[in-house]
Amino acid sequence: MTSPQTFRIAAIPADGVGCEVVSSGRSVLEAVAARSQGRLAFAWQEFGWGAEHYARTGAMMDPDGLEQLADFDALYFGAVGWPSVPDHISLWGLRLAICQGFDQWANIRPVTFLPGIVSPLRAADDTELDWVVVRENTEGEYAGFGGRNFGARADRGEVAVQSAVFTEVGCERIIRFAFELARTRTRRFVSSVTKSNAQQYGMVLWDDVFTRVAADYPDVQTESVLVDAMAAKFVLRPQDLSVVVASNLHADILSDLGSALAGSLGLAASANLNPERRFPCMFEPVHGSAPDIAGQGIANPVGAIGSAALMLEHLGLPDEMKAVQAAIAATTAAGVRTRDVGGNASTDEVTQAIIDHLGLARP
Ligand code: GGG
Repeated sequence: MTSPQTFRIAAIPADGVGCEVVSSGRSVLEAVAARSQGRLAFAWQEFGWGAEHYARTGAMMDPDGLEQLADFDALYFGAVGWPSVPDHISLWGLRLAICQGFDQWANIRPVTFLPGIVSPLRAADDTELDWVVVRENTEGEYAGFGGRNFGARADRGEVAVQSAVFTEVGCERIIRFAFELARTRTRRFVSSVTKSNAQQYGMVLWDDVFTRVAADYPDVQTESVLVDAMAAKFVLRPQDLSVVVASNLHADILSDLGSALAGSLGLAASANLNPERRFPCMFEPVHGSAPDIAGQGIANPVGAIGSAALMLEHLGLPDEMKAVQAAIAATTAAGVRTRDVGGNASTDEVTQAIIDHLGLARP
């Protein structure tokens, strides 16, 4: 028997329910490997970075963390954030340090409507809903440009400036990515989201680049929509959506809205991609660390397991990705659901049901 193709994966569960759902995702991937008849294997290395690491060392990750991660085939991330660490320190110290340090400029966030999950959208009962939010992931409102000053001027006199930075290169690469993605989908349609009526520099640059790039894709239909109107459209006309491309902040908010409409934030998967593959890519559920339910074994593992499925595709295993996605759908359809989506199953019970539904004997 030939030796299996082995993928080296760095697991970074980080904080709160991140630890529970990463463990679920690892179990599903091990089940995929076990059913591969010796074709593939995963070699895991776990990094204990996050709020506890911060309490011990004063930093969310090791100073040479990026060097430690650089040679992995992929990174599997949980969630960052814990009440003992200010949110801007935990986010910038770990998740954004990785996304920006590895130039993971495209953040793909599919909005998936699963069988057996009741959506607050009435139309979801009889309409095919399926869209992807493409989030610019390295600049825009998250560029980290700005500062605080004038604290000594007077009582309560401090001034803070937080600048959004839009580069033509950054806009073009994410917009082009969205068009390429649209070409792989049944509905070739890209919605570009900005707030260019109010933000007349960066977001008008985005609009200009969108118009220019769209000319290279005559086979793809387009629209440009203001972010407030797009929020309404997510609720009122979701069947019109296919690929929605937006800035770092707008896409973060819209993808939370999309996954809430699909039933729960706990369902949403995501991929942080460096499409040139100069650096490792990172796969993580959209949700955060949920300190209110952490440690109780009730977190929804579907978002993390869906992210593991996206990782399989990235590793060149599309059949295995489809098998995991089908197992997730079979599990929700069978009514095995955590309480955020109206069930009473535990994290482990949902994970086991997904493994039981894998049916990967012959991928
Ligand atoms: N797994 C996603 C995660 O940990 N998110 C934490 C968070 O606060 N994210 C905010 C953001 O990325 O905009």
